[in-house]
Amino acid sequence: MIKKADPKIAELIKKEEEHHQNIINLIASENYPSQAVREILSSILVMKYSEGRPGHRYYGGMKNIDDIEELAEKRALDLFLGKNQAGPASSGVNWVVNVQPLSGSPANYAILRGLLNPGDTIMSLALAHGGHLSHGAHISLSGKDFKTVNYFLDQKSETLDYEAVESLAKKEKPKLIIAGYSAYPRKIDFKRFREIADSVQAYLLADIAHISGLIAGGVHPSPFPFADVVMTTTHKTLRGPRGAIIICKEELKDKIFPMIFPGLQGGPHNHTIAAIAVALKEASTAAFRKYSEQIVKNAQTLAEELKKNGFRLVSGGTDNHLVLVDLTSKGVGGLEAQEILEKSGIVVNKNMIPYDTRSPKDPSGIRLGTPAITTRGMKEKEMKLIAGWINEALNDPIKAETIRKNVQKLCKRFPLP
Ligand code: DSN
Repeated sequence: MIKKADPKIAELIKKEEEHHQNIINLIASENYPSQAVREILSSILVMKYSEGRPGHRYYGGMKNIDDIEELAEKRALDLFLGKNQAGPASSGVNWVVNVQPLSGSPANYAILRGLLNPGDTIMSLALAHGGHLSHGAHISLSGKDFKTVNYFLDQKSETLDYEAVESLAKKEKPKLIIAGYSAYPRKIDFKRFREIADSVQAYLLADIAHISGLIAGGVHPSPFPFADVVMTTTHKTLRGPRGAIIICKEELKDKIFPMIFPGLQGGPHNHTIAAIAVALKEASTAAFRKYSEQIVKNAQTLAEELKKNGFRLVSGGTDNHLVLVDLTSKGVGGLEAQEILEKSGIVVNKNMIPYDTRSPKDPSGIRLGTPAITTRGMKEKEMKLIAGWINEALNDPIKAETIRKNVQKLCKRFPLP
């Protein structure tokens, strides 16, 4: 169909599909959703306007749309707060959910604008230490509207230093603290963050965009009931479409939800909401639990193999889906490494490491993630091969073309979903 309507776009999409089929995708924030999720994105729902919330819309004709959104909301609550996630999560708080945010950055911005007044202080991990632009970086609106105070990783262990976070909170008295990161390979102690937030009467926002699939699969501690608000994108480890979900305490709903609509957005994307509902159903299965366990096993195997090959890893390893590699001892910068690996058929992103002495455009590190290759069915054996190829390519870039052929051979055995 697309081929007939627009051969040029059809050709480019085909090339992109072939590209993915033939590469090892180690971008930690990407994943390959199921055929069902992808199919829904081009369903009739793509045409529908439905400003408002289920049961309270601006237009008529909303029965099916309401049912879809309510189902997505119910599944989100069941997945993160249902019986599989029992324990402290069900400690008497009423949680409510909004599946309308178009993506993570606007969702975070809506939360900040809903809970705070412009000029209020927020506290977050520095971008260069693994934080995120939407956590108050000066080039983001979140950093222009609020005063950001950053905490940093401990220089020696390269992990969160909860005592330093607590001292900084007591000194700066932020109104909101953010826990949750884009390039942090270790587990987050949300309970400890709650204690810190309580000590200064701050809100706690858990941004679990990177790890929500791991939380759903039971391989990372849950932010419930410790956070006041939890935000996740839906397309990373959770393996859904591009979108986001906010879950907050009921008493905060009237502050936050109006910032999504009508504050920032118009009509929600109903095709995305339906696809999120399907992804949430998929994420509640035993197969998904196994998948999330394998993501972590794969990241840990990749980490161990890289260490055997002389790479230094930030914090010495990983507990989650990503590995942050310091390339300093290999005599190659992050940008050059990214380019050499791309020539070898291995796609990664250059990344700052904590206390980096190089620039963001050519930092000292690369970030490697296992969600996408685990979706393709790769396991420990393949991680060993991949670590070996990364080492060979960076030691001797001339081998890139040969490695690329081996990568393609491996990829043939692991089709995209
Ligand atoms: N761009 C995403 C990441 O790579 O972590 C976060 O927005």
